[in-house]
Amino acid sequence: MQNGVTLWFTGLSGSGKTTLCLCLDQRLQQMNVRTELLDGDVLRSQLFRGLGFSKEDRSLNVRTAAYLAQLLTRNDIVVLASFISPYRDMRAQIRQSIQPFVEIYVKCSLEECARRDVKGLYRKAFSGEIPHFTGLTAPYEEPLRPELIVDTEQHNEDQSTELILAYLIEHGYI
Ligand code: GGZ
Repeated sequence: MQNGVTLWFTGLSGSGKTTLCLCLDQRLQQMNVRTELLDGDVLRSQLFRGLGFSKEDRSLNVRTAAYLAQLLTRNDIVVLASFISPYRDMRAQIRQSIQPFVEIYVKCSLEECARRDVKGLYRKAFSGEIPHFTGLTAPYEEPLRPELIVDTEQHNEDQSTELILAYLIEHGYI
């Protein structure tokens, strides 16, 4: 019988949150762990088409995700939630609402994210086409005491996945 937990991945756009969640999800499923993915991009396209990136809009997005994560967690699912969630106060509120909660900071410098620019968003943001862009024209407040820091400039996705799996095993979550 497994217990639920929410793994909350926070970090800049392009830091590797989604990639890491997909990789971890695959590994957990191979271990017969029941998981659910919650991703900012998906939630926005399914529930909140047209929602922007002001602090209020991000708050609605992230609070909804936290509510869903909490329901799933209490039903013994391992939730992999991937949201930029750039504000410390928002993440602190989420932490209060979900038990157990593991904050994972997917760390990658702005320069490296902009260099990767997988979706071409940084190029657009630099030329002023995207308002409130995290790290450029909107803040990203680094976590002060996350349970885990995964540095995607230092480690590839397999190494990062193993690091998280080791943490989950060590703390009895899986
Ligand atoms: C940041 C933006 C923006 C702005 C569009 N700022 O790397 P991505 O592309 O796939 O992740 C981002 C995605 C979803 O963001 P979140 O829902 O995770 O954000 S939050 O938690 O703050 O609500 C990015 C893309 O939207 N994107 N415009 N202005 N990222």
